[in-house]
Amino acid sequence: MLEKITETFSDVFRTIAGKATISEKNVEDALERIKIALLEADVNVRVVRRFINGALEEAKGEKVLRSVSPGEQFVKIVYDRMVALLGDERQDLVLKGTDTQSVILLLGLQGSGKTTTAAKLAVHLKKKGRKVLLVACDLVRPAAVEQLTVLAGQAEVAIHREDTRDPVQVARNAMLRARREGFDTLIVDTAGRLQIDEPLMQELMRVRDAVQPVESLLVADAMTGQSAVDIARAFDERIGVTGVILTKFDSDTRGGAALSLKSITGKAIKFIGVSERLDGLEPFYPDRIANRILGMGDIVSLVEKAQQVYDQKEALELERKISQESFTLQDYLEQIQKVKKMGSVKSMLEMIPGLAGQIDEDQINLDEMKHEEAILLSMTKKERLNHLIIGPSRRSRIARGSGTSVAEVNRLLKKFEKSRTMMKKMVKNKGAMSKLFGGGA
Ligand SMILES: Nc1nc2c(ncn2[C@@H]2O[C@H](COP(=O)(O)OP(=O)(O)OP(=O)(O)O)[C@@H](O)[C@H]2O)c(=O)[nH]1
Ligand SMILES: [Mg+2]
Repeated sequence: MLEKITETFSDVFRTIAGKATISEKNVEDALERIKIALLEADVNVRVVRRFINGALEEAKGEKVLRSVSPGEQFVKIVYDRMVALLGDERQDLVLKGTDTQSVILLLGLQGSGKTTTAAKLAVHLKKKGRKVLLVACDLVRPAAVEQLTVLAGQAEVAIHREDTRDPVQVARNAMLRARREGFDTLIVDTAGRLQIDEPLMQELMRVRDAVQPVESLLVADAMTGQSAVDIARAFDERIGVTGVILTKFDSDTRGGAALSLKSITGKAIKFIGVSERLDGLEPFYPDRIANRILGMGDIVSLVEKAQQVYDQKEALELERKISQESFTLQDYLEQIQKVKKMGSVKSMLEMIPGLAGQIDEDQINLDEMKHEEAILLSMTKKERLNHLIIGPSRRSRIARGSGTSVAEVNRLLKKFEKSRTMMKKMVKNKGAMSKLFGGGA
C-alpha cells in the first residue's frame, strides 16, 4: 500500500535534498508534485490543502532557504507534517486492569474485517497476559458465529456463543460468564451492514449500553478510500468511537483513507491489519508509517539508535559494509552480542540493521534470537565471513552443533540474505537523511 506516494516522495526528496541552495520556486515545484501524489492517492482534499499550505509557508521562510542544508530542512518539514497527519504519538488501547473487566466492542461495515480482527486482537492481548473471551454478537449473518468459533479455535481463546437472535442477551451473558470464569477482556464481534442503516445502529447502541465498552473500535477497510472518513464519522456520532483499526493495509490500495482519517475525524488509528492471518495485526506507529511513506525506510530510527552504541566511525564502517554488501554473518553475530549488553531486547533488536523500527516488543521471539546466536556460534569464523561456502553437509553439522534444525539454519541464512539486500536499499535511499536525523558524519 501507498507505494505510489512513496515513489513520488523519494523522487522529490532526491531532487531537492542534494541541492546546496534552493529557491522558492524549487519548494513550490516540489510541493506541487507532492500535492498531486496525495490527491492521486485519494487523500481528502481538505487534508491535502492544509498539508501543502502549511508546508509551503514553513519551507519558504528565511530560516529554511538560508540554512546550511535547505534541502534537508525541507524534507524534515514534510516528514514532521506527515507524522502529525498520521496522529503524532502511538495510541494504544486503554484497558482497565486485569482485576476487572474490559470490553472491546468492534464496529464496522460488512466485510471490513471485524471478525478476523476480533481473533487477531485476542491473540495480541493474550500475548500481553490478558484472559480473553471472544463474544459472538453477529447474529445476522448465518455463518458468522461459526466463523468466529473457528477463529477462536485457531487463536486458542475462549468464545461465548448462544443459539439466539438477540445480541444483547449474548453480550450480557458473556459478561456474567467472564466474571464467573475469570476473563478480564471481552472482545465483542458485531454484525456488519452494507451501508450504515438505522436498525444496525439501534442494535449496536443496545449492545453498547449492555456492555459499556472501554474501547469501541471502528474496523475500517483501507480499500474503502475516502468513504472511510464518512463511515468513521457516522459510527462516532451514533455509537462513539475510541479508535480505528485499519484492515487490509497489505492490499494494493491508494491509501488515502489512512492519511485522512486522523486529521478529519480526530480518531487515532490504533492498529493496522496486514494479512489475513491471525498474527497479521500491527500497532500503528505514525512516525514509522511516515518513514515508510516518505521512502526513508526505517533507516532513520536505525541511525538514531545506532548512535547510542556506536561511535560515528563504527556507524560509517557499518554503513559502508552494508552498501557494498560486505556485511557478513560475522558482523551480524557481533551486532547481536554487542547490543545484548544493553539489556532491553527491543533496543537490542532495533540495533540490527534491517530490523530497526520493524519490531514490536511483543512480536519478539526471544528463543529465536538465542537460536540464531547458537547457530552463528556453531559456524566457523570463515563461514561467518562468507556464508556462501556453507554447503548442505555443513548445514546439518551446524544444526546439530547448535541444537537446532537444518530448517532453522536455512531460515537464518535466507533471512540474512534478504535483510542484506534490504539494508543496502535502505542505506542507498537514505542519502543525506542521516545527517539530518543525527547519524552519520
Ligand atoms: N489481506 C487482508 N485480508 C483481511 C484483513 N482483515 C480481514 N481480511 C479478510 O477480509 C475478509 C472479511 O473479513 P471478516 O473478518 O469476515 O469481516 P467482517 O467485518 O467480520 O464481515 P461481516 O461479518 O460480513 O460484516 C476475510 O476474507 C478476511 O480474511 C487484512 O488485514 N488483510
Ligand atoms: Mg464478521
